[in-house]
Amino acid sequence: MRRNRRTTPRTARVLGSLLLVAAAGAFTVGAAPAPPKTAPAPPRTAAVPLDRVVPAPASVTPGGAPYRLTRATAVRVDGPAAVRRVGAYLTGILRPSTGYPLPLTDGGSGGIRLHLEKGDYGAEGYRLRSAPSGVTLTAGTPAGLFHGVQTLRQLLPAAVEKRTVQHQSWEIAGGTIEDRPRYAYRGAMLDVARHFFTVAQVERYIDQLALYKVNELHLHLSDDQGWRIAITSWPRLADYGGATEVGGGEGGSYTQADYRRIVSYAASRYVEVVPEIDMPGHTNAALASYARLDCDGVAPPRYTGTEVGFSSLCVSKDVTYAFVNDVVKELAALTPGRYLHIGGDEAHSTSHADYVTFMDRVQPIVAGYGKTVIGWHQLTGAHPAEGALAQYWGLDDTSAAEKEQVARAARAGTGLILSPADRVYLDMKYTKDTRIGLTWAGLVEVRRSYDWDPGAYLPGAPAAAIKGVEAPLWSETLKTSADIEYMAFPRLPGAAELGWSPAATHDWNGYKVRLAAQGPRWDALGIGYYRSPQVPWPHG
Ligand code: TNX
Repeated sequence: MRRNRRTTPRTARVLGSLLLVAAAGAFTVGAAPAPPKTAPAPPRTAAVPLDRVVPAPASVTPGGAPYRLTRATAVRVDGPAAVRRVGAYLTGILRPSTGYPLPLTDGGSGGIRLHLEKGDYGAEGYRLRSAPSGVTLTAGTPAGLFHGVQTLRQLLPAAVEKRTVQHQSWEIAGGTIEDRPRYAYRGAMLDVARHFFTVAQVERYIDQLALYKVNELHLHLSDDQGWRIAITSWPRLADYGGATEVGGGEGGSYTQADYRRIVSYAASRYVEVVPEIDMPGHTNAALASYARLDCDGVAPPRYTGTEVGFSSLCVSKDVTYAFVNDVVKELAALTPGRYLHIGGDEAHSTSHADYVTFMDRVQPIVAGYGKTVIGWHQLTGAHPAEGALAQYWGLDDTSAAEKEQVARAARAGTGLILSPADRVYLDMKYTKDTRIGLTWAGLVEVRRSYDWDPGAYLPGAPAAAIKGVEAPLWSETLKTSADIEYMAFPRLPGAAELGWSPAATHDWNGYKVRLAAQGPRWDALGIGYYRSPQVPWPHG
């Protein structure tokens, strides 16, 4: 058969499919219309193996011949409007690169079909079946279909991500994927406070998160260096407190309409926005904006450095709680999501007693506006409210006592989001030569970032307390989308996989091959990433 290499690609393919059809006992003469003479023969490209997906699906059963997209392929949707919107999102990805019309139609069979069905899919799971007759995505919810669409994208050649017509064949390997997440909370945090990022930049990041089935976007909306969300009842927060950033740039802030745009864009990607107002520390921008928030009534200057731990809201003043109430009230009204993050980290200028007092007063305010509290894990040193989640950002070598404080809270019912800084802080440099980033938690190469198990990470924390994994990206050294992407890729997909994939799939040697296959996709999407020597990228 070696000689067949000399056969033209098209003939080889036609012969191959004739053999397959004949083998299936369904051979009918003349069933396939002859291709028009003028069409350029697309080069043969092997279908992506079904097990090349990131995050690794729960179950992959390859088998059977592939499905081939053609000019005649339709995307068929049945169900509520949300299913149609997922179909439209899919055609929006496929049309530019394939150049095919891909009409979006109701019902029918063949082509690519998206449909809802009652079944054991969970809130976000899906099944993908691919065979020569078509590809069917089935889920219990539109979110499940959306995640299935991300898998489908990765099963097509990387060039599908380009925005101009690519002349090649588009095949999806045959078989079945059944998939659902390990954890409900799969997050990424973007610090828009140290450097401000526009709505368009945030939307770009949301699209990148969606590729890897991340479903929570935590926005760090305030810090010493800037207040980034307009609060109608306290306008100077954004107008004055937002008008600078690290290094003294002009900063910026979101109007409430901007913020709503981010929230609705995120929702269209099945991502929930988790807003954070960091308190009682990390509040210099607020203290600079309103002197009455300061214990001594004197507003400090705005701050553009990167040291932390010097600011605190005034725990003993009533106006502090009126302020928190107003901010939380407006933010809760703008946020359809379940959570409101109140920070609580590095409150080095707040006494422990004051910290506890503050958290005891602020958590009920959040609950009063119908939101669930999330706090950085220092919250476990106070009294986490019933149902609150603590976000762990320690290191492997954080003291056993501090880990035990968090584990004890977890045993008492506080849920945990894991963001170990020496694993998934995306702002840590990869190597000492990384041009941006920090090093306080160490150098974090790709393997180190991926190679840990959220279920077994924190000694003494019950597995059921782990709600998920979040990869924070702090922006002291990041100014552009290119900066964001260079730090997030390729580590973000690893954090996403830890959140999504069953522990049984965890394997660095397999992962690095799947990760390598993402490189050409990022190239096609215009994402500039760190070409870690730990990953066998194609073409060296
Ligand atoms: C620690 S993590 C911080 C942030 C910094 C970050 C830089 C956390 C809750 N606090 O204020 O931006 O390190 O890596």
